[in-house]
Amino acid sequence: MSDQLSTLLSEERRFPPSPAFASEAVATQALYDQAAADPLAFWEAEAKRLDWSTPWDSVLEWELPHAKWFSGGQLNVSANCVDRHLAGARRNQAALIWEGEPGDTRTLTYWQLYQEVTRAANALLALGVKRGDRVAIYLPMIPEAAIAMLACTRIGAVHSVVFGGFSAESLRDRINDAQAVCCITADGGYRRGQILSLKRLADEALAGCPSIHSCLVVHRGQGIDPTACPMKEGRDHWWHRSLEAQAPDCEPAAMEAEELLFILYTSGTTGKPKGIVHTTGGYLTQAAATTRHVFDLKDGDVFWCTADIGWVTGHSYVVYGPLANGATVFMYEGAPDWPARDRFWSLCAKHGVTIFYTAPTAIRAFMKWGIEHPAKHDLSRLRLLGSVGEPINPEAWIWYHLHIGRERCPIVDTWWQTETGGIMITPLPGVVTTKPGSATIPFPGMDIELVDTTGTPVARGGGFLTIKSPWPGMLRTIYGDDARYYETYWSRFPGRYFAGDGAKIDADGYWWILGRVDDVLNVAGHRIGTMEVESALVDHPAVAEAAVVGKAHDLKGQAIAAFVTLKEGFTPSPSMRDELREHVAVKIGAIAKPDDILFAADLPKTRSGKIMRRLLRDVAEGRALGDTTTLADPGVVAKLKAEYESLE
Ligand code: 7RM
Repeated sequence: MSDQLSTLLSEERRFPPSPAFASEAVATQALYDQAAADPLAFWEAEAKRLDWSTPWDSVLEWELPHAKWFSGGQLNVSANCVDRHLAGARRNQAALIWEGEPGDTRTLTYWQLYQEVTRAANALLALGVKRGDRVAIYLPMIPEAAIAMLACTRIGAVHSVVFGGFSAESLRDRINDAQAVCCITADGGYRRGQILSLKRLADEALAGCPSIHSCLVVHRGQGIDPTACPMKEGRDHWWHRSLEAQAPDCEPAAMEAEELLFILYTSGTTGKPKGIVHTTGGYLTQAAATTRHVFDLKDGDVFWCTADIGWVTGHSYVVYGPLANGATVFMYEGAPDWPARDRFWSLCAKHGVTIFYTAPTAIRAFMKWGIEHPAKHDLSRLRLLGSVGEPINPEAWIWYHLHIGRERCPIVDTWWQTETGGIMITPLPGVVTTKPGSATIPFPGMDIELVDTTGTPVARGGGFLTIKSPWPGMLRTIYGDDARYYETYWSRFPGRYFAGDGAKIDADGYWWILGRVDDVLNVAGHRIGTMEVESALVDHPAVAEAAVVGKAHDLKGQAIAAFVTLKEGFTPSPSMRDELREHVAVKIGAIAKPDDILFAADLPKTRSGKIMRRLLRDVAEGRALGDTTTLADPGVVAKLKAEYESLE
């Protein structure tokens, strides 16, 4: 991290907005001025851009750590994302343009999306799903993922989207934590030419989920044989059959602004993922406002956010933000290197993508693959690029600028979290001069402050990223564990939300996000708790103890290194290593597989028995060992270091 920090901070290049872009931009300096003068009036004006069936009584009620935004107001998210665009010319404009990995395509106009969403909403009602019930969504990146989310919002059901790359066990834990009553999955999805049968994994999960009464199964089509999909009598229903039986019309539930919209699970510092709770009015206000201003949305834009729907970025910037604005969203099912490494660029050219939002880990992979892949394609429709998920190194930023943006497109580096609901720190293109590697300055209306270890504000220099005032899209609690909500976010610095990230503010007041300061890893833009991986490892019958750390990785940002001691009677071997990696994949998902596993006789511990992960990080990153004087047995770590080096 410290190496990365020094390269970041020696970055001196500046990219002012072009006069042409600035003169046409949606956002202007006035936005900052208005928000600074009266933040609540600013958010109120943004909320008024949505359709409310009942206006709110108060903009904000705040009793730390609980915020209520737009109390008394009522609205429906699907009505805001679909119905209100049906009146004029947007009715026949594409809402979703989708391409499957094998190359099959579908386009849904707003009118067609309306029919799908209302039929799906009726199908959920027919299955007995009620307002407030939780619905698990376990789907590939197909239009039904967005349709299912919107259908839930239409009837006031709370969705919990679980990433299709997560294991059956992960799905089961999330369903049980939320006590979901219904699961929506598919008979398959394509990834690198392979079919992943989500329904089979769902079946495995549902065997241990007594709260589930029904399961809707989307038939993916495109060569997938529906007769091969086992359907459980009474529980399972084909999505297309259920929808066919319903009318394309469904009254949107008038939801209270503070009623639950969705739960999304994310990693924390313990083994148990946290169900992050988002509510209706504030979340949609922030998702819509940030999409419009940060991505400079205009008529005719084709917006492609490459995130999976299973991550918060897919919620806010594939579905809710763009559709609330009546934009055309492009969605792609598969891998960026399938069938070839130019797939993304061929998709951009073919579908006329104008705004492209991806993660640094993807950009670093594109760099490695070579400039010939984008060079082959007409990227002239692109006019704005975005980055999210982890710090973007200046080299990757410049590569993105040169080879994808062709020096014409502003880049917005956007910092935010599952917990924040929407973008928090970002340039507004057309207003803010960018610097490669810096997320620049807080979005208008956001009260973000850097503090030192004692909680004292730091105007310039390094510290911890905190948020001083509530914001509309903030999480409201952790599902079923309000004490953990307070403990995790509001206790470290009294009176403030602590994001868990370290950051630095430079002489111009620009923010440079340095990454997590807690035990959470960021592997290819995915948050993975070290404890989660450790719990998965010790769950294996051969493992006595495990310690997991992150190590710097060129492409993924961080890779996972695991130190494992085996129980009596088990011996280290390459096959044991494979077995443990597979075990983690089954428990959590393939993204959490450790890159390195070192079998150790002992782990470095303090005299009180605490594993010193700091030293294990030194070992994994090939550094000289830090202070070992508090170890019970300093010999242990020296031995590990020698063994680790012979691993590579
Ligand atoms: C949107 C998302 C959140 C964590 C966050 C940071 C890191 C995200 C940036 C970033 C530097 C960025 N939600 N992070 N964006 N770091 N620059 N532009 O990623 O909940 O999955 O992760 O990701 O550490 O705390 S998330």
